[in-house]
Amino acid sequence: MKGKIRIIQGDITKLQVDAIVNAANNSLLGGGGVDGAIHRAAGPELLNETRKIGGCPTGEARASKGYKLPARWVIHTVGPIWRGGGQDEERLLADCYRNSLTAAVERGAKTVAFPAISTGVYGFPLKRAAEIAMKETIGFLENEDSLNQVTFVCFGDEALRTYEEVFSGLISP
Ligand code: AR6
Repeated sequence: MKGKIRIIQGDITKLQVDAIVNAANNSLLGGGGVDGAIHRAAGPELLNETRKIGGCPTGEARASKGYKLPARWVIHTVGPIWRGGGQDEERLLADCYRNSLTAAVERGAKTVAFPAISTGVYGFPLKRAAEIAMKETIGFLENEDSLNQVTFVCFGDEALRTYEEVFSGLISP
């Protein structure tokens, strides 16, 4: 089951997977970071669709088509803004992973890729975020056979090192 997890460095907009996850905001109307990159690569039709969706609460996920992206679907999820850890941030981040995977499976996706949700502008500590991302994903894969691969896409060396460290800690406790 852990063989279904892959960690790579790169740009999520280039990936040939069934669904990529977007670290969006509550409006779903685009923004900076990975959200901006996904909207730019998908083209304006993506915004037309997300405008109709009408927003998304923190921790939940909404699916749209991928338009000009290689990915068929974009799963938009809204991570928590880090406010020191006392505002339910960890639970909300775990919800993002679980709800995104559920939305991807509902669309028939077999391969899904995640960015490091909340770890950019939203300020979530990277190592803690990587632990939550992986534990939640492993737990999901244990109960759901239909996914073949989940890719964690790291943007930069630090993120890659952190994800690999956390992953090796989980496979050899
Ligand atoms: N591919 C993969 N990862 C990326 C890419 C990319 N092309 N670009 C950035 N990252 P952020 P957040 C990484 O700030 O913290 C937006 O304005 C980045 O290095 O994109 O959840 C939204 O509209 C970081 O590790 O998302 C929201 O307002 C990770 O993606 C707000 O930012 C997430 O960083 C959401 O903040």
